[in-house]
Amino acid sequence: MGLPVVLMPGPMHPAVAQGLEGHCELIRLWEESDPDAVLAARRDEIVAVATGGGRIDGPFLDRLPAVRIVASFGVGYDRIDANAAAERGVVVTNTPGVLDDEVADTALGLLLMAVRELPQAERYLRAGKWQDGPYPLTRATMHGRRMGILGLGRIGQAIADRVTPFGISVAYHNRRRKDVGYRYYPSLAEMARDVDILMIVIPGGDSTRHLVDAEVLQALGPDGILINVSRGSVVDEQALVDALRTNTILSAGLDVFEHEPKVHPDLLTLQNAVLLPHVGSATMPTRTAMGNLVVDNLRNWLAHGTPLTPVPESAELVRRLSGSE
Ligand code: NAP
Ligand code: 8YV
Repeated sequence: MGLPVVLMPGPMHPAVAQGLEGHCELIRLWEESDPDAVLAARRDEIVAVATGGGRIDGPFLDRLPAVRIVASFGVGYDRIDANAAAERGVVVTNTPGVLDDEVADTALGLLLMAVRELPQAERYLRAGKWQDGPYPLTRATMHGRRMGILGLGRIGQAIADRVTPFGISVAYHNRRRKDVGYRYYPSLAEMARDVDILMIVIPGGDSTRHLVDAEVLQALGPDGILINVSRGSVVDEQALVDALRTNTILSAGLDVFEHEPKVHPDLLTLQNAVLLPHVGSATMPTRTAMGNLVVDNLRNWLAHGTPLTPVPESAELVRRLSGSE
């Protein structure tokens, strides 16, 4: 019997192909001159998909009836319809945990940049303006501020751990209260009203689309700072542009955008926005760890029929699979 066949629809971190070598035949679909013909010819052989972010939905899986696992690179899997996968007996895995510290560090960096206007101050120096006088004092300071975390999960907790030593108090809004010492707000708008930093770390996708809208930004208020390291879809980007332009909020630090890699043109000109090109986890060690976890999920599944880190939507399916062993 030949090696199991794994499909890679688009390019991924090199650790994935390296780690799978010798354990499967890997189809690099983007290198094929006729990808549709390859999918049709190999449809009954492809048992697994390794993906780095492209859309995977029911119709895609229907073309590959032998697939039983989709291993995704990244903890957010909003581009994958995990319920449609479960309905078809397909387990989805992601890469939780290994990137928490890296993304939390990025969030803290964005917060410092936004509060203390560090990129603006650097631009001031590079433009030679220091000769004319010092950079203006910033209105905000890190110390004594109140942060509301929208999504106190793995990364949210790592951010809370980092900001507490700054003297920043933490509150949070999740769908469910957690057994933690921070104040819980069942209402996002109420939390926004009570804090001056709104830190967004919830998953993207339809269920969280535009959760942060004009009303929430209005509640955050003129001293409010919005930091988004989750997904651009969570924030109504036009409402954010309007809120920044009218000083309805003080400033924003964004690592993610609604239509990335396209960025709303007005954000590019607004001086009270700090913008990063989705680099939350983008270091060599962390991306390698994420690639290795994709590999470990696939290898464990190929060898034992069990994935290591299935997403919650796959939990019931995984239970059924392990019960029938
Ligand atoms: P996690 O541990 O699953 O935490 C997510 C938290 O969000 C949970 O506490 C959850 O609590 C809450 N939540 C989910 N849906 C919600 C809703 N509709 N309303 C309010 N709260 C909700 O996930 P994580 O590992 O921390 O990752 C979070 C997200 O960060 C990822 O999904 C990804 O999109 C993003 N991310 C971005 C980067 C980057 O490079 N910028 C890197 C990594 C991850 P409840 O279930 O109780 O609601
Ligand atoms: C990566 C991320 O940028 O894990 C996530 O959810 O957004 C980031 O770590 C992304 O997965 C790269 O494809």
